[in-house]
Amino acid sequence: MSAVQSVSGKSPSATPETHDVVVVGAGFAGMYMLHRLRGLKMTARVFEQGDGVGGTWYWNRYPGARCDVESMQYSYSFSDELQQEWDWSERYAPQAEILKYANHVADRFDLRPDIQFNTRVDRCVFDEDTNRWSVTTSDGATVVAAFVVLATGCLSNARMPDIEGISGFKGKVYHTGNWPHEPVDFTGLRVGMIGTGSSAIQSVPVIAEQAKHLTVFQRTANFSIPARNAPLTAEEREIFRKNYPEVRRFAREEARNGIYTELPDRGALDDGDNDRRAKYEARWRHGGLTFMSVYNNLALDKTANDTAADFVREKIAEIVKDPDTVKLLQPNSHPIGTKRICIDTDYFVTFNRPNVTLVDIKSNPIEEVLPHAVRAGGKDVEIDALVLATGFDAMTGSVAKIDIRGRNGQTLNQKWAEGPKTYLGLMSAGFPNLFIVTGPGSPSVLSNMIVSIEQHVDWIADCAAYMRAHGFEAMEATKEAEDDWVAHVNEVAHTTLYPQANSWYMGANIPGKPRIFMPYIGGVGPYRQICNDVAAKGYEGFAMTGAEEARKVAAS
Ligand code: NA7
Repeated sequence: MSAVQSVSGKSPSATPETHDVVVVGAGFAGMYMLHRLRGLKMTARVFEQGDGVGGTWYWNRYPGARCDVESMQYSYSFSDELQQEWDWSERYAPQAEILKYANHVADRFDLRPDIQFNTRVDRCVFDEDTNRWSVTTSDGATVVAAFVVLATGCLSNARMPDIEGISGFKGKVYHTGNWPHEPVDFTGLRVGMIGTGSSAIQSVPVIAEQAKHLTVFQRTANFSIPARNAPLTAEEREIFRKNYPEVRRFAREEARNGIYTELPDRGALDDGDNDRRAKYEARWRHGGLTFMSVYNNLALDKTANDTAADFVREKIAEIVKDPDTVKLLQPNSHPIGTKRICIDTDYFVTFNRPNVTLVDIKSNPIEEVLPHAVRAGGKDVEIDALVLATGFDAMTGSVAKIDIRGRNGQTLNQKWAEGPKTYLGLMSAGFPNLFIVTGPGSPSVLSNMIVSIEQHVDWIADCAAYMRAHGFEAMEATKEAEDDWVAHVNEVAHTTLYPQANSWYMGANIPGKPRIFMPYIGGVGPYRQICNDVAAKGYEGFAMTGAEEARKVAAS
């Protein structure tokens, strides 16, 4: 790749626009990728399907949407000025504020000129003769680039459930992952909500306040911990700001999930009942995702895990008044934490409201949606509006929507038919110069996403700079390195309780999707070290070819 050869959109109309890099998506990954590439003086074009930046925070505008990682940590660390000057208003930022932050970043770093909005990438085809990707977009244009970076997000492909009759429903149908931009008013309406994952758990209390009646259709009960959200004080912000160097270092290098928090030094069974209960109580009072970090073996040992799960089940029984509803809300199908644990504001207590009903669709599955009702277990529940909080085709869904063709015309979908195969979650063998940010096989969704995004983007940018400096034109994961990595990801996952849950981590929410544990569970610190070591050894496990070699291949 050579930045010097790039024409950066100034090419004659007969030849396609050429860039060093095409970036797909202008969420947090795509924006930072663009910023890094600019720093390397490489030309880049970012294509974004939405009409604004922000990715998941652009699409997920449902009532109550907010981040489950604390704001002071769910933010970029690459610019000290940025992290010193931005004022987060609450412990957990609401969607609108995160979107405002994304827009602020786009303006502050003047990113917009290189982002083409309202444009979907439909097709990427690798030309083995030239080592270039041809990228075709929804406006019919084709651009050529040495590199393609898929910054398409892990949870950006909203999943419509296969329930008969939805298209014939006479009221409005909403999906939490693709919420309208204008305000939605449920006042006076009977609302049905399908799903009880994180999106539902955040939106149920807010919609219940507004709707005449809310019926929640639950297939699987979920564990949820109170967020204890509150305004952030100037002092609290200052503590983080002063300590950012250490907070960020710890999150990157030591915390398994990229979140600065106290690390547990003992297992749940090392404490007696009273001490254990006191610790769970303290974390419950404190609120948030760090509930699972009370002990170091909750994800590993079922007996240990049961102590935490029992505690949360007891809490649900304390909060919810109706005993039948308590039983339904108490999760029993999976160890706590093996589906992403939810954090909520008043979720369980909402079921004490007279205008909220819980319907168990595990034992009485939804048969169909009628024009004015949902039929489950032979009973019709009349509704005026339907909210689908049914999640995403996670981790691979957005990549799979693009027709990506690598060596020998093989498509990425063909290659991943039995489950995603990558080396380090960054590249897939047979698809040279195609990088994935927080792809399957990397910690991604098991971590503070911004920590993982920054690590991947930095690695990719450094790698591109290395290739330029050494005259390499093409780089790809070797099949051997990829097979070893896939085996390692699997092996590590199976030392934990995670594969016991039918979760979207396993692809289990999508009928027909292969059941593979997709994220890397080894922790962001060890993972970062592995990536750094690979780079330090001249990108071990990746094959790089230079200009001369490419010319020989083309001539033969
Ligand atoms: P999730 O966590 O995938 O939750 C989706 C919910 O929808 C879950 O309760 C599913 O039940 C339910 N679901 C999905 N399909 C159906 C059908 N066909 N019928 C009934 N119920 C269904 O998505 P979220 O948007 O809530 O959260 C995703 C992530 O975003 C979250 O982890 C955070 O990281 C942010 P199931 O459990 O499959 O039985």
